[in-house]
Amino acid sequence: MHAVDMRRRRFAAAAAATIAAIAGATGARRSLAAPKDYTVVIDGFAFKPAELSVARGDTVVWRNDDPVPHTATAKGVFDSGSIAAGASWKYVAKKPGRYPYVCTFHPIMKGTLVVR
Ligand SMILES: [Cu+2]
Repeated sequence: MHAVDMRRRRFAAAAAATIAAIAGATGARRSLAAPKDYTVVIDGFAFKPAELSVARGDTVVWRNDDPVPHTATAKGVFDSGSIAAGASWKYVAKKPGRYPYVCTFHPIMKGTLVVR
Protein backbone atom coordinates (compact mmCIF):
# COMPACT_ATOMS: atom_id res chain seq x y z
CA MET A 1 0.00 0.00 0.00
CA HIS A 2 1.23 3.52 -0.83
CA ALA A 3 1.98 6.01 1.93
CA VAL A 4 -0.45 8.50 0.35
CA ASP A 5 -3.30 5.98 0.65
CA MET A 6 -2.44 5.44 4.34
CA ARG A 7 -2.55 9.20 4.96
CA ARG A 8 -5.88 9.52 3.19
CA ARG A 9 -7.30 6.68 5.28
CA ARG A 10 -6.12 8.22 8.53
CA PHE A 11 -7.63 11.56 7.51
CA ALA A 12 -10.99 9.92 6.68
CA ALA A 13 -11.04 8.13 10.06
CA ALA A 14 -10.30 11.41 11.92
CA ALA A 15 -13.04 13.22 9.98
CA ALA A 16 -15.55 10.47 10.81
CA ALA A 17 -14.65 10.71 14.53
CA THR A 18 -15.15 14.52 14.47
CA ILE A 19 -18.56 14.18 12.80
CA ALA A 20 -19.60 11.55 15.38
CA ALA A 21 -18.51 13.88 18.23
CA ILE A 22 -20.53 16.78 16.80
CA ALA A 23 -23.58 14.53 16.34
CA GLY A 24 -23.23 13.37 19.96
CA ALA A 25 -23.08 16.92 21.29
CA THR A 26 -26.15 17.90 19.27
CA GLY A 27 -28.06 14.91 20.63
CA ALA A 28 -27.16 15.88 24.21
CA ARG A 29 -28.42 19.44 23.65
CA ARG A 30 -31.70 18.13 22.24
CA SER A 31 -32.29 15.89 25.28
CA LEU A 32 -31.98 18.94 27.60
CA ALA A 33 -35.13 20.35 25.98
CA ALA A 34 -37.16 17.22 26.73
CA PRO A 35 -40.92 17.55 26.19
CA LYS A 36 -42.86 18.82 29.20
CA ASP A 37 -46.36 18.12 30.49
CA TYR A 38 -48.77 20.94 31.34
CA THR A 39 -52.20 20.83 32.94
CA VAL A 40 -55.13 23.15 32.31
CA VAL A 41 -57.64 22.71 35.12
CA ILE A 42 -61.29 23.22 34.21
CA ASP A 43 -62.88 24.57 37.34
CA GLY A 44 -65.93 26.77 37.94
CA PHE A 45 -66.68 26.94 34.18
CA ALA A 46 -63.24 28.38 33.45
CA PHE A 47 -59.93 27.20 31.99
CA LYS A 48 -57.06 27.75 34.42
CA PRO A 49 -54.72 29.15 33.26
CA ALA A 50 -56.80 30.89 30.58
CA GLU A 51 -53.67 31.27 28.45
CA LEU A 52 -50.90 28.70 28.31
CA SER A 53 -47.68 28.82 26.31
CA VAL A 54 -45.89 25.56 25.48
CA ALA A 55 -43.16 24.35 23.14
CA ARG A 56 -43.84 22.12 20.17
CA GLY A 57 -43.84 18.50 21.37
CA ASP A 58 -45.10 19.37 24.85
CA THR A 59 -48.22 17.66 26.17
CA VAL A 60 -51.22 19.58 27.48
CA VAL A 61 -53.74 17.82 29.71
CA TRP A 62 -57.14 19.39 30.30
CA ARG A 63 -58.48 18.08 33.60
CA ASN A 64 -62.16 18.61 34.28
CA ASP A 65 -62.68 19.25 38.00
CA ASP A 66 -66.26 20.45 37.41
CA PRO A 67 -69.33 18.27 38.04
CA VAL A 68 -70.47 18.68 34.40
CA PRO A 69 -68.84 17.79 31.04
CA HIS A 70 -66.81 20.34 29.07
CA THR A 71 -64.74 20.42 25.87
CA ALA A 72 -61.54 22.14 24.78
CA THR A 73 -62.10 22.94 21.12
CA ALA A 74 -60.01 24.99 18.70
CA LYS A 75 -61.81 24.45 15.40
CA GLY A 76 -59.60 22.74 12.82
CA VAL A 77 -56.71 22.37 15.29
CA PHE A 78 -57.79 20.26 18.24
CA ASP A 79 -61.05 19.06 19.76
CA SER A 80 -61.29 17.08 22.98
CA GLY A 81 -64.90 16.09 22.49
CA SER A 82 -66.84 15.77 25.73
CA ILE A 83 -64.58 15.54 28.79
CA ALA A 84 -66.70 13.96 31.52
CA ALA A 85 -66.72 15.27 35.08
CA GLY A 86 -63.51 14.14 36.74
CA ALA A 87 -61.95 13.03 33.46
CA SER A 88 -59.12 14.52 31.44
CA TRP A 89 -57.95 14.80 27.86
CA LYS A 90 -54.42 14.95 26.50
CA TYR A 91 -53.04 16.77 23.45
CA VAL A 92 -49.50 16.93 22.08
CA ALA A 93 -48.79 20.41 20.69
CA LYS A 94 -47.68 20.10 17.08
CA LYS A 95 -47.73 23.31 15.04
CA PRO A 96 -46.46 26.65 16.36
CA GLY A 97 -49.18 29.30 16.56
CA ARG A 98 -51.73 30.97 18.78
CA TYR A 99 -54.90 28.94 19.17
CA PRO A 100 -57.97 30.38 20.91
CA TYR A 101 -60.34 27.63 22.02
CA VAL A 102 -63.74 27.33 23.68
CA CYS A 103 -65.93 24.81 25.40
CA THR A 104 -68.53 23.99 22.76
CA PHE A 105 -71.14 23.31 25.50
CA HIS A 106 -70.52 26.69 27.18
CA PRO A 107 -68.96 29.00 24.54
CA ILE A 108 -68.49 31.70 27.15
CA MET A 109 -65.61 29.54 28.42
CA LYS A 110 -62.54 30.69 26.50
CA GLY A 111 -58.87 29.78 26.59
CA THR A 112 -55.79 30.22 24.42
CA LEU A 113 -53.03 27.74 23.72
CA VAL A 114 -49.81 29.26 22.39
CA VAL A 115 -47.38 26.80 20.77
CA ARG A 116 -43.81 28.12 20.39
CU1 LIG B 1 -68.14 23.72 29.29
